Amino acid sequence: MKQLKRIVDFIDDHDEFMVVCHYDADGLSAGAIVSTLLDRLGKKNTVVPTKQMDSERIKLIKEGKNHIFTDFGSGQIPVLEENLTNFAIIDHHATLGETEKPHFNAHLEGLDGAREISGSGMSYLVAKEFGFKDLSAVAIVGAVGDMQDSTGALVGYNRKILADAEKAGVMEAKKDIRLFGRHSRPLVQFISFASDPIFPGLTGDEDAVRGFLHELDIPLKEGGNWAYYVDLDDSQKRKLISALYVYGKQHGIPERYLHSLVGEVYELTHEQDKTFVKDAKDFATMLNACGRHEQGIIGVQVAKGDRGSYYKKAQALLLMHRRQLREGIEWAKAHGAEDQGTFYLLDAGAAIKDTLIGVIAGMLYGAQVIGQDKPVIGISFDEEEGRMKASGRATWPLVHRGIHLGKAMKAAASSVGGEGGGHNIAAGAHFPPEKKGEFLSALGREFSAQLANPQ
Ligand SMILES: [Mn+2]
Repeated sequence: MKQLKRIVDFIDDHDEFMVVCHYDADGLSAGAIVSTLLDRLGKKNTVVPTKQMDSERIKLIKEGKNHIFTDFGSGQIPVLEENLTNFAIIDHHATLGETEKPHFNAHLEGLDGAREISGSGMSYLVAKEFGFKDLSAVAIVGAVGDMQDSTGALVGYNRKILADAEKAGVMEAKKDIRLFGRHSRPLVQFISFASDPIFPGLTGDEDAVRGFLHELDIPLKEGGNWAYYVDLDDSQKRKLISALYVYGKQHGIPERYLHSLVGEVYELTHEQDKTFVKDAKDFATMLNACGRHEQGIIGVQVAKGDRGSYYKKAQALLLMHRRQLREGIEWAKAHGAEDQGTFYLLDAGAAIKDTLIGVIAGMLYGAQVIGQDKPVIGISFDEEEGRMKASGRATWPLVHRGIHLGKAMKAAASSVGGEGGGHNIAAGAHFPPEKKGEFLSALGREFSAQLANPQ
């Protein structure tokens, strides 16, 4: 690790820092790790979670000194060089530009920053140099937040970090179902809100899930309270998992995705059962909720260990996020989606937040509001940025037939002066509001071309 020593020296050489971290779960975890490290070294620090480097943000950041960018920065080097005099970067994103400043980046150290180490993992490596191996648990939360366990378990360098966490007694890896909310959602919502993968006919439809559980003879209540997944005994868990597996198979979900339905889950040893911070996936979801609602600093405090007022606030944000999701699904079910020929359109205007539109559009497959035969595109107005956001989902059979949402979104958005991209099965774009009609026509042409010429 060529640059690790330079980061350590940067920290040793100064007494006051501004930590600038990305605003997602990994970024907030990274910010929390660096901030905890600095606290323990008795060094003053403030944390500034950041979504992007617009002029307003730069102005705020310029007020600080001795900046440490974490899970952020490698892609912003020209802006940082132009505006700041003394900074260091800890990151795992692709690098844009060059700098002589301390720059500890996964890719430059021969690690795969996309799959095997996250921004919080890189931050942990710095903390580890100072002997703080207990901070590895938060690094795992960040890695899971960046979905680096998407194959069913953490891989590569993340496994070394996990080994540190287990050795330090702060985390435990178990084999179990990998849906969100094992500890934090009653069973019915645990399944009906699952969006990765989407279970057509179950996702987004609580009544259908109740029926599904009833047929399996799995009780919805446990001693008068709603039952959680973690309340089930081993045989009930096995029954539920195999039923979901069979169900998914019958609905065209590829084997490899069903396979990763079961895998490793990561639990924080010292946290209480059935809280939002017991399971790394739930913890990361909570941090994401803070970031999305521009309350990243609350997430940082929770990741630093607060279980008092900040935790309460984070919980409220997560519950608000879930409520918006639920209301959004209800709105979408009530309004339905228009058949545009090559795709379904959920035109939500301002009724559904731009950050939720994609997940909700995808859930329409589950709720059987739309057929599996076409991609679904959700459109919502992004008030903050004054632009339209499009977010799409497809089904696996469609991907097999040649649909690649990321490519279609990219082409359609760039044809109207916007930007887009993503994966074959999920992608997004934004464009000027007055170009909506043009964008949708272009998108329709892209899908037709993809189906005519499958790659
Ligand atoms: Mn990251």
